Amino acid sequence: MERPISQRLFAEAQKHIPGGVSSPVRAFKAVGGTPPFLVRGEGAYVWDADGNRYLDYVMSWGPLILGHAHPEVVRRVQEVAQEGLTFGAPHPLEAQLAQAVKRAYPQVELVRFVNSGTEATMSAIRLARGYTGRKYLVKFRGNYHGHADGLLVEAGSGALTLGVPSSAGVPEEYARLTLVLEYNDPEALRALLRERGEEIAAILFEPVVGNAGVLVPTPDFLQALHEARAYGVLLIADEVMTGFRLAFGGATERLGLKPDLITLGKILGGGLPAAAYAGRREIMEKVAPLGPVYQAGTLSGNPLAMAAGLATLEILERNPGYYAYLEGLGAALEAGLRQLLSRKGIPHAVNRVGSMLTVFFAEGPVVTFQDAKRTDLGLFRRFFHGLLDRGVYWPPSNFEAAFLSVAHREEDVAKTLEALDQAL
Ligand code: KE4
Repeated sequence: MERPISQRLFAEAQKHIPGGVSSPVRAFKAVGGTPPFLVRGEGAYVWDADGNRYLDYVMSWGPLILGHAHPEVVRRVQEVAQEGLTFGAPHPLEAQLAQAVKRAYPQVELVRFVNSGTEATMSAIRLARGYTGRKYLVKFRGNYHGHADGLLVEAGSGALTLGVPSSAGVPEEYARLTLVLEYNDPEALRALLRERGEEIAAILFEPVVGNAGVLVPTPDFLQALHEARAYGVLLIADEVMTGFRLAFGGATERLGLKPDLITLGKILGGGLPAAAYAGRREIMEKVAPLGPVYQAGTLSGNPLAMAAGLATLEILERNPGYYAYLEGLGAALEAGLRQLLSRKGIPHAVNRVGSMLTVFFAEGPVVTFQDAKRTDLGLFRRFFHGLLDRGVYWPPSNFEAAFLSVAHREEDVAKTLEALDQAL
C-alpha cells in the first residue's frame, strides 16, 4: 500500500512540530514507517490522505465507541456551534452532561469538567491531597494517567518503591512523592498500606489497564485496593479509558468498584476535548470556588464538547443493548485471533474486557506489567504492518488497547482475521 502524500505531509510536519505529531504514539516510533495522515472517518473506517481506506481499531484511542462521525453527534455539535463556540460563562449543557454522568455513576454527587484526562487525574490528585492533608500518591507500573509531572514516574529500587522520574524535566523531588507498585500484586499494596498508609493521600489506578496493553485486575487486587479505606486513603479509579466503555457505568459498574473519586475522559467528550473528575459532595466541595483546592480552565465545559459528550451518552443510554453487542463482537474477535495464532503455532495471549483488547506475542497468561513486557516486539511490528498494508489499522504499539465500536460489524471481524491470516 503506497502512501506518498502521507510521506510528504509527514516530512513537512516534522519541520514545524516535534516529531511531526501532537502526541508521541502517533509518530509510529514503536512500529516504524510513516504514519498515515488520516483525513476522514465514517463508522468503523478511516481514509488517509492518499485515499487508502482502513478498518480502524485505534478509534482515536477510545473516544469513538459510536464510530467515526456519528450523524447525530455531528449534528448536535453543528447546531451548538451556530450559536457560538465558547463563552467562558455557565452554559445549560454543562449541568445536563453532569446529570448524565451521575446516571452512569450513581455514587457521584458532583462533577467538574476539564479538557483532558491529564487535567482530570492531575486535579483529582490535588483534591485528594487537599482533602486528606497528606502528600503521598500510589500508582502502578504500566498504568498511564496522562503526563502530569508526578505521574511520569517509574518504580524506583528498594522496599519503599520510591518513584524516580521517567521523563526529563520532572524534578526528583516531585517523583519522590509518588510511590509505585506492581499492578495485580495485592500483598505489596497491603504491605505498603501497613507501613505507610497514614501518609498516603490516594491510590490512583486503571480499573482495567489499557496502557500496558490490556491487563485484567485480579479479584484479590481489587479487594486490596478497597482495603485502603481503613487507612483513610482515597481510592481514585481512572476511568478515562474504561468509562462508558465497559458498561454505561464503566469498570465501576462492571466490576462493582467503590472508588472515592473517578476520572473520566475520551467517550465523555464524544470526540471533542472534555474530561472530568467526580465524586461525593463531601470531597468535591473542597474544590474552588466552594473550597480551598484550586482548579480552573478557559475551555472547561465548553458548549461544543458538552454537546458531543451529551449526544454520545444519550445515544448509549438509549441503546443499552450496545454493550451486549460489543461483548459479542469482542468475543468473536478474541476467539478468531486465538484460533488463528494457535493454528500458526505462534505463542500469544489475548487480553480482553468488553470492547478493548490486546494481543501479546508471549506465552500467556499476561497478568502483570512484567508479563506484558515479555511480548515479542519484533513480531508485533510485523503483525502491525501486515495488517496495515491489508487495510486494517491496529494500534501502533503493543502497550495499547485496540477498540471496537458499535459501527464495527461481524464482517469487519472476518476481514481482520483474513488479513491477519495472509499477513502471518
Ligand atoms: P489525555 O490527557 O490523553 O486526554 O488522557 C490521559 C489518560 C488518562 N488516563 C488514562 C487511563 C488514559 O488512557 C489516558 C490517555 N490514553 C492514551 C492512550 N493510551 C492517549 C493517547 C495518546 O497519549 O496519544
